[in-house]
Amino acid sequence: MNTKLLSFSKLAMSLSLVFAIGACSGVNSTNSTASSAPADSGSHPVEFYANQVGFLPLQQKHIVVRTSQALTYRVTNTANGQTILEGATSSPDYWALADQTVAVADVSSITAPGLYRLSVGDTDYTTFRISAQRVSALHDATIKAYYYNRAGMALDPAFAGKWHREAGHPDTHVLNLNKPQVSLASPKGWYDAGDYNKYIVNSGISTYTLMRAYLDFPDFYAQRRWNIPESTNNQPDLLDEISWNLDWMLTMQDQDGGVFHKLTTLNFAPAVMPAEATEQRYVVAKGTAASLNFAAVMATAARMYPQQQSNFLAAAKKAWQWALENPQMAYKNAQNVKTGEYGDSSFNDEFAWAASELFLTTGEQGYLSETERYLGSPATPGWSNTMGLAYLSLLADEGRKTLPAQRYKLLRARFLDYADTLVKTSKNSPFRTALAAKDFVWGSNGVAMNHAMILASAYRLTNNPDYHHAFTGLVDYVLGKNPTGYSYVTGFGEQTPLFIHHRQSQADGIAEPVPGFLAGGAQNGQQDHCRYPSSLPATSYTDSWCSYSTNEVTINWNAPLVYSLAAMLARED
Ligand code: G3I
Ligand code: 9MR
Repeated sequence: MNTKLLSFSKLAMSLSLVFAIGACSGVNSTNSTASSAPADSGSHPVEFYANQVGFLPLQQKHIVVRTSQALTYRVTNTANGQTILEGATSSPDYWALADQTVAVADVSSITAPGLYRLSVGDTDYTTFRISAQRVSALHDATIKAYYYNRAGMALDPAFAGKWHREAGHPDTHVLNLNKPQVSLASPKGWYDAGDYNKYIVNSGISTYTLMRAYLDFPDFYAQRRWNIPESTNNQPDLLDEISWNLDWMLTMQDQDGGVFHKLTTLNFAPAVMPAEATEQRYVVAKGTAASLNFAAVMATAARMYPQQQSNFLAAAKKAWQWALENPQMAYKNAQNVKTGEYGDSSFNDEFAWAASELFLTTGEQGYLSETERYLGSPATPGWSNTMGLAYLSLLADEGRKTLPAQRYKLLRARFLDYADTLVKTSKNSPFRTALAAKDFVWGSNGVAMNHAMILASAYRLTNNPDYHHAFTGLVDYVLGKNPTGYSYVTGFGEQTPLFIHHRQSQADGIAEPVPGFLAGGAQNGQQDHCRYPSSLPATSYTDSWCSYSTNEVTINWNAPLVYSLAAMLARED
């Protein structure tokens, strides 16, 4: 493999990008002749942090300006040079998580599509766009990322363009690690992330989140296509993409109903293409989290795919039953298994989620009692906390029709209380972003997008614009309104990750990484011991292959981004 050539071409691209940003009017660009800039320190150019992809016409539009004093600004339309807005920023505020003092320029009153320039003084400026087309293209790329991560399928140039590749991981002869004489077929599914393994727990939340998008925005998805092999059939592409993973998940159920935790090699593969990663794969240990997660996903799928309803529901019930009989089977990697653990040892949230989905699908009171028994406070979803997913389903259309009215009202109030805490964080945040110190964990951008999904749902329930502002403020955050200056989605923005921890992107010899993937984002655990520009939570990020703790991509972080973009676009339709 020609790694030298590859890294040279990637480096060249990175340099040209930096040059482009410095030299022209990209977001975060500043003019280097800073003498006349009325900036905080007098002699430095002003830095801007803005959504680098595009705002939707009707959303709130905040641009963050790094300054220690309030500034006046001017917005011109680049198409004709006319000034269309003059304003003053908010008074600056200090964000300790980034050690930055910033103010906010609110340009929400501009709603016409176009390319605009926001200037401070004569020399400092940034540009921003209002463009539904760009947001729409971004949505399609973030869901197409799942196609690029399909296991067991060759990616044809007709669909994958220059990122075409051979098939890898047919998974037709997978061994059971505990009974190595038994082999099974467990094909298809999505690779979890930058690695090639397939983990039920993380697959479950990802698959559910995409199903949630379909169930909440069926009209948006009905005609939507993004050029995958199934685009010419008569079902929406989203249903086809999800099916690819459901088919795999079904194979992970053992005859007794229990579900294997993961399908994996013993060690992480080196950075090679899928077809070259040919180590033996195993299914590993049945467990409570995997079985409940599977039960929830299959029960939801039974509502989504009426023709396969009985098959999905039967699988869900069997897995639920197994979990009742094995309620404390936590997963831990055996000593010789070094891949992702997704270990969890408290299962009330998984019980609540699975019971909720079974109740919503069957209407059976027994599942409602189990839901009542396990349902706790709402929280932002994550692979190890599925309580929020139960709320999302119970409060969506399915729940409104199925739950007793009083119960629905109570759960709605609880959920909105939780969403209110996120709104409060957002309003008090110098970056107008609902992220607190505790959110800067491995996959902080996934946390941001799961907060966004909660807020988008709160908005759907109430039409209260506060929820919408906090929600889109988080989307803006991952698209560039953050103190690293990166738009974290590959291929979308002026400064986007080039060196994601994604084996295909690292090994394919193509300068640009596979597009549409959300990088994990800033956090200062630095578990990979790479070099970082900062040790602060919100700026400890580096765009390098080395950094699997900030620059890997996964199916569970992309999914709530897909959901959020669908929610934004569906509202403006
Ligand atoms: O559970 C402890 C908690 O008790 C403690 O207070 C907290 C303090 O930081 O840490 C918690 O553990 C964290 C754990 O996730 C559970 O949330 C670890 O610090 C953190 O390092 C760990 O990160 C996970 C990472 O794998 C390493 O295991 C990420 O959430 C998870 O998204 C990531 O997933 C990997 C897969 O294993 C393999 N495939 C790629 C994927 C993404 O990088
Ligand atoms: O490449 C692996 C990545 O996909 C995982 O998310 C990550 C966390 O478990 O681990 C990465 O593998 C690293 C391993 O854990 C330690 N040695 C270096 C590996 C990356 O090159």
